[in-house]
Amino acid sequence: MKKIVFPDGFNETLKEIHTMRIRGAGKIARATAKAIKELAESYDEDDLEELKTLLIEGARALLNTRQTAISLKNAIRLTLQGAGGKTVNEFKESVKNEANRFIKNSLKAVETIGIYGSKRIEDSDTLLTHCNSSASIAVIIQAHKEEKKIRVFATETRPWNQGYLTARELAEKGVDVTLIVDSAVRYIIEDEDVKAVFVGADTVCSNGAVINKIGTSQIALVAHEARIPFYVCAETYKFSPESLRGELVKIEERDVREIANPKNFPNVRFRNPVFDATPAEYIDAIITEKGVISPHAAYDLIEKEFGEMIEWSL
Ligand code: RUB
Repeated sequence: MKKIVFPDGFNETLKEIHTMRIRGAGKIARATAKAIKELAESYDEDDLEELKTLLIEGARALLNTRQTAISLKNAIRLTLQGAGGKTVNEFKESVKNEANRFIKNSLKAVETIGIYGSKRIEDSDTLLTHCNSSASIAVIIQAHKEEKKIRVFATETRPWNQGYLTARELAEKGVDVTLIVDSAVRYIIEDEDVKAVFVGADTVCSNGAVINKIGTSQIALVAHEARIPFYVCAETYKFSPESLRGELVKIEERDVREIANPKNFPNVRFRNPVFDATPAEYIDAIITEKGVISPHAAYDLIEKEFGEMIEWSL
């Protein structure tokens, strides 16, 4: 078999996802669908089986970039599963249409989540968010557009400080936003009378557990203690059919130099897990584009959305 060589643009996307220049489960998913589409478009021979092999290998390479977010795998699944055609050109056209459909639906989903989620926000509420989640930001911005006079606390989100992005994005839209260090969450929830927490998701499991940026589960515990609602904003392609088959989510551990330079700490070990799991019992609702659901309804949603594809794998 011919050696598979990916075009430069495709290799660049792999690198951008791996190095987190493209980050956040939704953006990763859309970049993935676009990369698959462009990979198909780059093929200029006339062998359909060879094109399919190229796409499967491309999909494998994409899956290796970041391992926790199911959005990446679902983007591949939803782009390639529906693709078909008897000729190379038909197949390429169909991959293009499926990828475009996925990207369009995914952007629309974020908008819808914003509208649904905003209904859980009252005028003058103080909110808290963690990391940088487009779906959570959509909710906050929608509430702001509806002229609810909200205030938002955004956690810094060590070690990558994605909270800086959140704070800037919200400030640019005119939202009253305050940046805090991660360890200030419990103090701030009490001291500022925070009314609700909104976070995103990388993966939602069939038992309702949500995998999101490290620290999310601690915030959920604090919200539980303070008896304020903890909402997860997640498009349906963040739900994991794999979890229904018993697969555990792999928690990505990144280079420890993201935390500190180990050379400055002789005989000290480091760990840098970048996601954690929040159990269903600490989640009040998951806001999806198909509706606001209890985390305990995750199983049904996965069955409905992915039931027919469940046996599909690369
Ligand atoms: C980002 C993160 C976000 C989710 C949801 O982690 O945990 O909360 O991906 O984001 P990282 P969105 O920065 O490591 O990718 O709502 O934008 O899909």
